[in-house]
Amino acid sequence: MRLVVTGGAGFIGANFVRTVIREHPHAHVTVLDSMTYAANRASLEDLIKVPGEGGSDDDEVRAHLAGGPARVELVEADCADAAVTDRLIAELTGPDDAVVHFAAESHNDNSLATPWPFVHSNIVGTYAVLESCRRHDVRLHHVSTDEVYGDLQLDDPAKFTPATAYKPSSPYSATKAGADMLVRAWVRSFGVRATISNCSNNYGPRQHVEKFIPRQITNILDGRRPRLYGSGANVRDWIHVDDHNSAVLRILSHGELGRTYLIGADGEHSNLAVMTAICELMGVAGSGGDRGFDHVTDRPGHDLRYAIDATVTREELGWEPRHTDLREGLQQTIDWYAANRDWWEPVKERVEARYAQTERVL
Ligand code: NAD
Ligand code: TDX
Repeated sequence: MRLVVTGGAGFIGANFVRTVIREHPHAHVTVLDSMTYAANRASLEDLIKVPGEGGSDDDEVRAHLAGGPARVELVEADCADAAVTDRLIAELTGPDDAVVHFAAESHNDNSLATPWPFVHSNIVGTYAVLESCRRHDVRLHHVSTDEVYGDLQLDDPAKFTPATAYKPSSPYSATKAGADMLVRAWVRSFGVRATISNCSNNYGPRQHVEKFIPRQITNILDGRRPRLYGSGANVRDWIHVDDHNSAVLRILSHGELGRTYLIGADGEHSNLAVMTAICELMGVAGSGGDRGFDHVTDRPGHDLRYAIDATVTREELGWEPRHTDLREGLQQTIDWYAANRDWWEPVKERVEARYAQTERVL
């Protein structure tokens, strides 16, 4: 099996590549990543070494690298660069070969400050990937988000389903919605062999420290106070990154072409509840009413609640999430950031300096 994984040096993509190497010892993975600020070479470095030389701290991954012909190569390029993307996709000629398209600008706060890179990577980039898949008749899985559906009221019993209408709120979610629409049109008009997945909020190791959970964990590890937007009433539906990726692999092998699958693990929690759990687990919940974190300026247009109904994906594909205890998953994530300071420390200061330009303690 040969895979081209766009955005494979980012959070979900890098964890996906690691899962593929663990579960498919004979796979060959080409990561196509433009190595934006969100990428981290260290997430893949131990995999890129020549098989047999080992190098990985991850025992399972090391065993596979040593024992099989699995290879990971990193091509540093923009997926909107049609010439490079086309050359890599043209090499996918086997029956199980595919493109898994993770590449995107992914952070809502950045999209509010500077929307253009989102239009470029998320829409023009997806266009270039689609055109190459069309030209070479290559199977594509497009990774999208639940944010394309807009938000739900806090007291609404409803969840997003594959039939929910698109109603994006931010430049980020609007460009992801645009990309999804391109994929649907290329399936219908040109017969591109594609599937789409829309997943809820991911957490786990190797997530950039600009995002909610790793930002708070690394703030605490650094002796800074965690930052909660507004009151913290907003609800997110958390899923461990490995569960997202096991669903993507299931869709690749068993999904029906042209279909959209929703991925979620029934992990709805308010931001306040997640923040409180992190502070408790890390022992910083203070005394005398100090809960250990600051409330800061809210995000403009802040989506209230996301919630995924993944019944179809579970029932039709037989997929089940394995990491369903958020507190346990948070503890593992805290342990990972505590043990891997080299991975995040070089970018932490810059991220906090950027937040400091707009954030005000309430
Ligand atoms: P990330 O920002 O951590 O990683 C994105 C990667 O894409 C980076 O390595 C970056 O360098 C690369 N990239 C960006 N533009 C590129 C371009 N034009 N060409 C090549 N590479 C480019 O993001 P993530 O959290 O890993 O998200 C991956 C995908 O999953 C995105 O498509 C995102 O919309 C989707 N998604 C994310 C979540 C989440 O909670 N993080 C949830 C659902 C869906
Ligand atoms: O410091 C913070 N404090 C805070 O309260 C940050 C960074 C965020 N928040 C809040 C905003 C959100 O309600 O936490 C929640 C999660 O924020 P993010 O980690 O920025 O994620 P979100 O905006 O929900 O989007 C994420 O999930 C869907 C990913 O970043 C997207 O790529 C994905 O599509």
